Amino acid sequence: MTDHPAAAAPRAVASVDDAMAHAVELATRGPSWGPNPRVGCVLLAPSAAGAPERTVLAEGWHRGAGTPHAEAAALAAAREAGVDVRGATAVVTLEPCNHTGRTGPCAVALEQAGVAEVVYAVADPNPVAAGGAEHLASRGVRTELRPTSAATELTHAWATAAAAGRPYVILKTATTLDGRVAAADGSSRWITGPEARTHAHEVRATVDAIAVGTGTVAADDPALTARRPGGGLAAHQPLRVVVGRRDVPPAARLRTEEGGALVHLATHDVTEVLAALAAREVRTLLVEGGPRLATAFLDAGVVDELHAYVAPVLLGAGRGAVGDLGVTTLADAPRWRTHDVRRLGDDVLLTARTHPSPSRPTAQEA
Ligand code: AOF
Ligand code: ZN
Repeated sequence: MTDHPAAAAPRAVASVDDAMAHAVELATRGPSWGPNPRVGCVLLAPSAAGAPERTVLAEGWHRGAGTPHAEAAALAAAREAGVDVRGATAVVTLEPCNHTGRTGPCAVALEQAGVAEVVYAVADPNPVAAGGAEHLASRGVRTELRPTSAATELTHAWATAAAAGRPYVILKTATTLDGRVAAADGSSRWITGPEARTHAHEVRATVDAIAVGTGTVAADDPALTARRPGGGLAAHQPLRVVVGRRDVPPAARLRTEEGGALVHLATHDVTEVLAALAAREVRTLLVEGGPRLATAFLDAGVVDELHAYVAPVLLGAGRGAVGDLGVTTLADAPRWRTHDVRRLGDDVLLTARTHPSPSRPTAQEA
């Protein structure tokens, strides 16, 4: 066994659409956290007399910042297997890059390997790396942008962050049916059940950073670690971010318990928070509360996705998940788009986004 990114698969056959679906699956083997996107690539043999089914020559995916890009991994797999890729079609989930960053430009590598055609599903929104398709076309390589909802969804958070130049922000709330996070006496543990909490930990293990306000540190003393159902730490631990001017006490679990690095941002300015995290290459930020921090992020208009865990409990009084947003009439309330609804034990997780959901099949795909 070598630790090679991918094995060549010379006997498999696939259409370009199948290959793209497989490239998405390959991409999901890479980490969802870290500064780089998840990308998959399948190299298909030239088509025999226009037949839709093509031999799969090799495949590759990206394994995290600093490792070969998906296209480079697929080309290396083909080389290692002694497979000729001249005249091949590269099917990639993201437009090949055109820059020398941590690795060399994939557009050049594909062209130099003699690939004749590149089909990609998402245009690269990263201004530093974009332009691969143009470069390939200028060298006589056929290029085609062929979007699929699966590839768009795969790349959604990273691409939104890359285009906005700030982290993709997910706001998590865990409330009663009437939107409350604590009863009148302040008691707040536990509103949602174990399945919802397990899910929330799974989400933590996929993001770059988790943020809470100093008020939540004082009230709940959270550890902000990503834990497995058995209690052990998940392999990936997000950065733990505390926002606000109050100190994090020396005995706080954030300081004493093992987990991601602790970053204290002594500000209430959301723009400053996002800039500081962008500078640390945070692409996905999970904001976990409390209500004051949630309100500040919503007020600033920077929440891209809501994860609303809702328990079938009514309190009738007590603190709400979100404070005053300055909305005085219904027509002024921002309306989100439901992206997904999922039952977790007795609770429900509603995922909503500000942007149209790319995961819904388009009319053509349905
Ligand atoms: C990846 N993996 O498979 C592809 C990427 O930081 P660098 O130098 O590795 O470059 C990252 C950029 O390259 C990234 O922002 C994206 O625009 C482009 N494509 N990146 O990490 C890949 N194909
Ligand atoms: Zn690349």
